[in-house]
Amino acid sequence: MNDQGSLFDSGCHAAAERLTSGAVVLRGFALSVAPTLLADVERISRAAPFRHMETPGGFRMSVGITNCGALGWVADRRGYRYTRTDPISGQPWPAMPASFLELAGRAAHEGGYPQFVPDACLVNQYMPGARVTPHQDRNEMDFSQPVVSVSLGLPAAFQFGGLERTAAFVRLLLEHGDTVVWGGVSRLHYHGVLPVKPGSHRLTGSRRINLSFRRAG
Ligand code: MD3
Ligand code: FE
Repeated sequence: MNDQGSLFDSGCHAAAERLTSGAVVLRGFALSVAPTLLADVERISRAAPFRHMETPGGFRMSVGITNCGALGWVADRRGYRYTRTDPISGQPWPAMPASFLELAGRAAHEGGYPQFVPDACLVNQYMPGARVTPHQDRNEMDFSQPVVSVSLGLPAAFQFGGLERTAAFVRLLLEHGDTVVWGGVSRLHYHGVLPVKPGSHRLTGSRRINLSFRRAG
């Protein structure tokens, strides 16, 4: 539930769980639309292929990344930022599919953010062994806007920490269809993903896909 407590005023998803202040886990929320979302991911990744970006420190990220929407998140030797165009093609990022906008809007509504309209969707592709070390997401303009994340395919152990890097982490298994609305103070908490274990999923094969919807600009 968000800090205004509107989640339970407006009728909530059967499986809504409050993870921490501002974070709402909607188990299986994206299950019924997953095939459509994944077909749209395939289309996006044909226009803007997954790539392993280089961090400012010179490390190659193990996660493959692409984007859709007006803005896309990029990392390179110069830093982390949002761009209007894909640096590989020089073209605008692929448009945000209607299926993405609709799902993100419905999830945000369940989490207490009825007005959320994302302008960026970061698409992360994890092959077995890929991980994301703990970090904060701070490249967006307005931290009062939530992030909505949707997990598809292979499961992953998600680590959720505190406002400071040294705080203890809580572990959460994110499975196919699970959707989380990260609002309120949770928006700036440290988080990461442990290495994805080998496996096979009916819809994604040996991959985990994570969509994270943001209001970046
Ligand atoms: C909590 N992605 O792309 S999604 C990322 O599973 C990222 O691919 C992970 O962290 C993934 O930045 C985690 C969950 C998530 C995404 C953004 C957040 C949690 C968040 C932003 C603020 C707080
Ligand atoms: Fe993140």
